[in-house]
Amino acid sequence: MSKPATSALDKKPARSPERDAFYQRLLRSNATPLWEVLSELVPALPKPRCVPHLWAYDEMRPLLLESGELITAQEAERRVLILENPGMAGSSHITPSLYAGLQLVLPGESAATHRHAPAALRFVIESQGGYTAVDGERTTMYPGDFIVTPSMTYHDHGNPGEGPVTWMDVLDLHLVNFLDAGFAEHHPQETQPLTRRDGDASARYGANMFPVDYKSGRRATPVFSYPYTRSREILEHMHKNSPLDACHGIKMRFVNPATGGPPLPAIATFIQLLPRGFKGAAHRFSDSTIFCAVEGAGHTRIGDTTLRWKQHDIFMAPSWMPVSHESTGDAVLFSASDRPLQQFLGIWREQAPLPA
Ligand code: GTQ
Repeated sequence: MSKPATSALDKKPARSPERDAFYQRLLRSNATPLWEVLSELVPALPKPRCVPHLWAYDEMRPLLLESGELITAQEAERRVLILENPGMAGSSHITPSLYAGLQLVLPGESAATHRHAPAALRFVIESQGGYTAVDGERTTMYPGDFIVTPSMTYHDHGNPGEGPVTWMDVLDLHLVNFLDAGFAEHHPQETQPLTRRDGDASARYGANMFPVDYKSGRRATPVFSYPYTRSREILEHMHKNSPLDACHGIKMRFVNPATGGPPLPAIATFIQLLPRGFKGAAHRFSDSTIFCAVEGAGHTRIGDTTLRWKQHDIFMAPSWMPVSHESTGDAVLFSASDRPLQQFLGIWREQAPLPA
């Protein structure tokens, strides 16, 4: 009879004084025995260091506003509170691959134009007239809008309106840094010159038509903004006209209209409606996922942890832990993960729903 598939990689050979002495000598030659670390290097199952965690907006908002009294957006370059996973403290990770933060731009402030190798997305929480400019085009931000800043596109943020502007940033910077491929630079001008009108990218690329001679030069979406008014409308339409998924309610994935693929090469984003009283089935994915509650309230069970969330809260689910969502009223969740990268590598896995 053959052994169970997981046995071989999990066992560790016994230690002995002779072996230990040999391992010490190996170190002097910058070598080390595989058999002592094989189960960590080639785990039978994901062993996430990340833990399920929730950042309550009620707790974070006052801290963010306090940071606004201590440092200007100009001095900080970007005034952001990094959301750090407690299982990876001190490393600026929310998931093994992704960085997330809460950014604040106060009325009258702007954040200087720069560009960098990491790609970014913004998920808008509060805004009455804030903007992000990408590649010479300003996009006005409204709550629930999902906005992208592809790799090496010049971007700056500003708030000519009233009230604080806040959003969640997600960047693939850990992937870039892991590869030692990080580059960044300032634009010569603090505020980049506007070369296209607000709404230009959406008219050119976001209306099921492309300019006839359009050739996609890059992997990221040419549409910078996915406005919430539209995504909310679609969720409502889908809810009225299609059955609920047992795990996800109504769930849509944002796409790059030029490819049908994800909006950013390494980051997938989703929006889902959990109708009032939805009790989702347990499922799991190999992509650790960041969630932001856009509307409503509910709770999500992740492994043995139950996270209670309401509007504007951010939480994360580590790789391969069973996840199930329940809503009280109608609720909408935005989410982001490194799924495209895992799919590119051919390693992405899901079990949805989990077998009972
Ligand atoms: O807005 O460009 O949260 O460069 C981290 C690095 C935001 C930004 C972050 C950044 C930005």
